[in-house]
Formats: sequence, structure tokens, C-alpha cells
Amino acid sequence: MLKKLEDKILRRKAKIGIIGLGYVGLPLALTFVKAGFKVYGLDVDEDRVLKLGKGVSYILDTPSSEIRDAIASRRFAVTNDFMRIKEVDAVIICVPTPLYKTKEPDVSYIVSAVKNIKRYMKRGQIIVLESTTYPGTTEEVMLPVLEEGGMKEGKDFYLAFSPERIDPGNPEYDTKNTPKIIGGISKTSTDIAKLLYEQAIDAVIAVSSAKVAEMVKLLENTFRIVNIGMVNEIMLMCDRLGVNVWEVIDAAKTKPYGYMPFYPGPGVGGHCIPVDPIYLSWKARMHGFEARFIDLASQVNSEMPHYVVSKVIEGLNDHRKSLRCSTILIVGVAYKKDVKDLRESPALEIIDMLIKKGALVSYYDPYLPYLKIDGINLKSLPFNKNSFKDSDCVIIVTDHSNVDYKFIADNSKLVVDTRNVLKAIKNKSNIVRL
Ligand code: SAJ
Repeated sequence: MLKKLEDKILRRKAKIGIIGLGYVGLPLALTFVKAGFKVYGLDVDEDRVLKLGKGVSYILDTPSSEIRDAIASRRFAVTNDFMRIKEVDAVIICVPTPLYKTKEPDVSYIVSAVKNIKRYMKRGQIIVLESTTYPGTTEEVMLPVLEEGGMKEGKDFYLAFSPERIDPGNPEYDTKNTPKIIGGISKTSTDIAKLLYEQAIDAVIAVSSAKVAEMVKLLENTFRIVNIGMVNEIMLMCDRLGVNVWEVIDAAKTKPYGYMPFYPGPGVGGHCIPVDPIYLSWKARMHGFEARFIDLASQVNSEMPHYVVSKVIEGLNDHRKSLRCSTILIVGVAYKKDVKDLRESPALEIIDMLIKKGALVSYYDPYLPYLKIDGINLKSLPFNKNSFKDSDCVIIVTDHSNVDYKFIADNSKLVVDTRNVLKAIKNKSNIVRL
């Protein structure tokens, strides 16, 4: 059975099902299609299935032309019919792993996916989880469900974890050229899953277990949240010391070894960095260990929106204005530059705080024409002189590349720049920097 599967993989005849066609699953599906495999995209979201069926992309980094080409190749079909799982040789799960309001991991999407797989699975299938999750999920949550009824992992099916490594908006690295980690419950599973991924991805690195692979991802994202938290705290210190933190960082990054630049900002958004490390600290706590760096970094990062609002109040005060009834224009609301994703965006918290303090808030974001906050519908203002001249304060929260920041600085009474996009503009009294 294993030999037959290996041959099918090498001949690109193995069929692949991908559950969850978001910013991870869709590019992965198209990468396997381009490598010559037949792929069934499975998603519960009917709107996504409809759009993809029409060759329309909803992921900024995935052009619709790629979807149309995949469909035209007759090697890509999208459906919400999980019975298709019966027809594939491999199933890859790319579903969300958010947090509950209690800050505990919500693996319900994984559980629902693995139950769907269980219902339709057949002997000899490869099952890979890609969703970022706490170490042990593959073994403790997925394996028992799949082995119910007597099938044995490593013999009747193959189970592995392979963390997704997607950096939305990154023009240089995509699914194919980003090295991929893979770790199975059994060595047989590691090997067969590695063979599958190697047909589509340039570099695939095997590790000794699914748990190691789960932990690799959490190390990567914990590295980021902690360093972002550290540099936000350095910024707060520089503010007290009257030192320009951006100049300090630019000088520090001239060090060719042993240093990597991170930048202060208005807070940490996205559904990875603010979330994934909490999966690790939660699991560590279950084992009686307090992950102090993660908790501290999360705390420092979550204070940043409040800090931005305090800089706005300070700036207005210097212009003899109170925040209440002031008109505030937020430039950029996505969670980071050049994406149209709002999840966990600090801009939403800043807007909420400003409205609660009586400010009249509007926004401009080239990627997000509409915004709904606590039932309030906002529409992005046009990018013109009046939008800025009519505002008592403009806050640059997300530094999208395709925005003329000099125009903003030239036409605004007061600009709070949280991303140092105005660094080239010196000695202008209307600019407040973090
Ligand atoms: N941020 C800062 N300062 C920094 C870097 C980021 O304030 O120096 C903020 C960003 O504005 C954003 C948040 O942190 O709000 C997250 O930024 P991010 O660059 O980590 O962006 P993500 O979450 O879209 O992508 C990350 C990947 N990013 C990079 O490796 C550069 C990577 O960590 C993961 O592959 C991905 O999350 C994931 O899916 O886990």
C-alpha cells in the first residue's frame, strides 16, 4: 500500500484534499496544482466556494488569474462536499485556530475537520495538519479520533503536522519557496508526507515528531511577539529619555551580526502573532509553567493602542484642543501594511477608544473601503486635501506602501506618525512621532 502511494505521489497522480481555503489553504492548493496534482479545495464557506468556482480571488496575494488557470487545468475543483475526502490520497487541514474570549485555544475548527475526515477517510490516506496550534494537538486531539474503529497510524493511515509559514504581503517569499517543516506521529508518516510536499515545495525539512513541528512554529511566532514587545518597551523608554527610537534602531541595524531589527508600532495585529504564542503559554501553564516572556510581551503590546491615544491627546493639547469633539482621521486600518486583513488590528481598538472619548473619527485605507465597528458603519474617506485639512488630527496607524505621506504631512494640522513613515520630514511642528 505504501509503495503504491509513493508511486502515485512521484507520478503526481495522488489526489489532494485541502480543508480551509484561506490565506494558507488557497495558496497551498494552487502550489500543488501547479506541481501537477489534482486538488479538491474543501471549505464550509459557500461564498468562498462560489467565488473560487468563478475564478475570483479573495486573497490579496493570490491573483484571480491563478485560480482561473488552476480551474482551466482541470486539476482544481472547489466544493463544500466533504464526501470528496473518499476520493483523495492526502488531506491537508488549514483551518483557523483562534482564541476563545477566555484567551484559551479554540481548536473546534480542527476537531470539526478531523471528524469530517473520519467520516469519509479510507485506508492508506495521508492526513496533515497545518493550522498553528499548541504542541500535542496532532497526537492528543487528532490521533484518537482517526484511530477510532481500529485503524492504526503509520500502517492504515499516515498523520503529520506541517506548520504554515505565510507572510501576507511578502513579495519575495511564497508557499513554494519558503522552507517547510514536517513531523509525523510515526517515522513512516514523516517520510511519506515529506515525499508529498517535496513534489511541490522547494525545501522540506523533516523533524522527529509532530510535536516538534508544532513547537517550531510557536518558537517562530513567540520570537516575533517577544521582540516586538521588547522594542515597544524600548520606544517607551526612549520617549521618557527624549531619544529618537527610530534613529537608534536604524543605527543598531548596521550591526552585521547578532541583531535583527523590529519596530515599535501601534500594537500587534493579525491572527498569528497576538494569538499563536498564547497557545504555547496556555499549554505550558497546563504543565505548571508560566511563560513569562510571552505574557509580558502580550501585555506590553496590548498597551500600545492606549499609548497612541495618549500621544493624540498630547498633540491636540499643544494645539489647545481637547479630544472631545475633535475630528480624527485614521490613515490605514489593516493589521499591517499592504494587506486588507482587519483581524486583531490595533486600529480598531484605537478607533473604539477615540469614539468612547468623544472624538469624531473617520478613516482612510486604500484596501478597505468599508469598516463596521460596534454596529457603526464607516466608509473610507477619499484621499484628497479636504480629508486632511478638515481633520484636527491625522493618525498614521498602518503604513501601506501606496500612500503619499508627504501629501498628508503637508495638508494636516497635526499628524501622529506611529510607523515613522514621515522620517524624511524634519523639523515640522505638526508631526508627533512614537
Ligand atoms: N509588527 C510590529 N513591529 C514589527 C513587526 C511587526 O509592530 O517589527 C506588527 C505588525 O504591524 C502586525 C503584527 O506585528 O500588526 C504582526 O506582524 P508580522 O509581520 O509578524 O505579520 P503576520 O502576522 O502577517 O505574519 C507572520 C509572519 N511574519 C513574518 O515572518 C515576517 C510569520 O510570523 C508567520 O509566518 C505568520 O505570521 C503566521 O502565519 O504565523
